Amino acid sequence: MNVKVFDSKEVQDLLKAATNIGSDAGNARAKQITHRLLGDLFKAIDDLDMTPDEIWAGVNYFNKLGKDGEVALLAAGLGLEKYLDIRMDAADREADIHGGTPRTIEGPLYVAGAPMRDGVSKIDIDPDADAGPLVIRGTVTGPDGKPVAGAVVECWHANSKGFYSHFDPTGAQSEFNLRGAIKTGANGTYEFRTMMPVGYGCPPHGATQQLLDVLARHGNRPAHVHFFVSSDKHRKLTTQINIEGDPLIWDDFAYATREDLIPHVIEKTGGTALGLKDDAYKEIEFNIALTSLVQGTDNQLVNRLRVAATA
Ligand code: MBD
Ligand code: FE
Repeated sequence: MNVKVFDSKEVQDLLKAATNIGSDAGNARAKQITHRLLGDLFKAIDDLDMTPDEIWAGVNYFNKLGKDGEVALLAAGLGLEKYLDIRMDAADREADIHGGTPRTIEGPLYVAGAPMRDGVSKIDIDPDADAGPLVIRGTVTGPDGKPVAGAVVECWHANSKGFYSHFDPTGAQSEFNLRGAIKTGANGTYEFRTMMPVGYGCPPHGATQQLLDVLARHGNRPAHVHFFVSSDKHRKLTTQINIEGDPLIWDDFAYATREDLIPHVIEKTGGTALGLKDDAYKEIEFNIALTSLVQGTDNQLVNRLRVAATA
């Protein structure tokens, strides 16, 4: 079959009818987006001569994707979430906003509601025999380079199996294991006492891995730690650090690695006095520079559905 029907009046009228474009009712923005995306799909079907079998395979794929709860995971794996970062970076450059710790994707595994501590938080609640102790500490500063008091630093990361609490398929972790929130004091510092994470891998039988297999791609991330950093007087930062030395640092299936987000890992002793499980531990210093609000508001705050729990 090599037919071209997209530009016909019949198809253009169908697109308009299906998205109710002619009427003032409904959500104008949703109609605009649906009309464009459906049109782009129709055009692609024509251009690539997609077969009915291919279309139904795709429809059923979406069913599995939703049933597996992996739509946001696939968004990360296909670079859609990275693309939003690229656009926000470009918007910052256009608005002449420079400096500040680089953003990188949130990913789908945040849980709101971690217990808030002042200055220091020990977040490894469950024992993990395969993970060594890790301290992540630093100072939150503003655009003037001065420490930010009252900033909230949230972090979350995986255990030695690459699993996140709340989403752990083995059910082994308590609700907020390896998730924490710290409010900074006058000196702007935070310190998480935790254990070394291991990189995440997509569920092997899930829809995301299924597509990645077809594309001959892997579904793994290097070991990393996520951060949200917020303050009344600054824009909220969403970022991550990678664990230096992980072989996948520049081969992340979610494209979140950035040059400035790979702080050095330092060997230290004195962990016993800090309440760590061994005296020898690893330390990462990750200082965080926030950017100013734009005309008093956070112009890049991202709203998305997030899991919330109570400690
Ligand atoms: C993760 O831990 C993650 O950070 C992302 C972006 C996707 C899947 C798992
Ligand atoms: Fe992650």
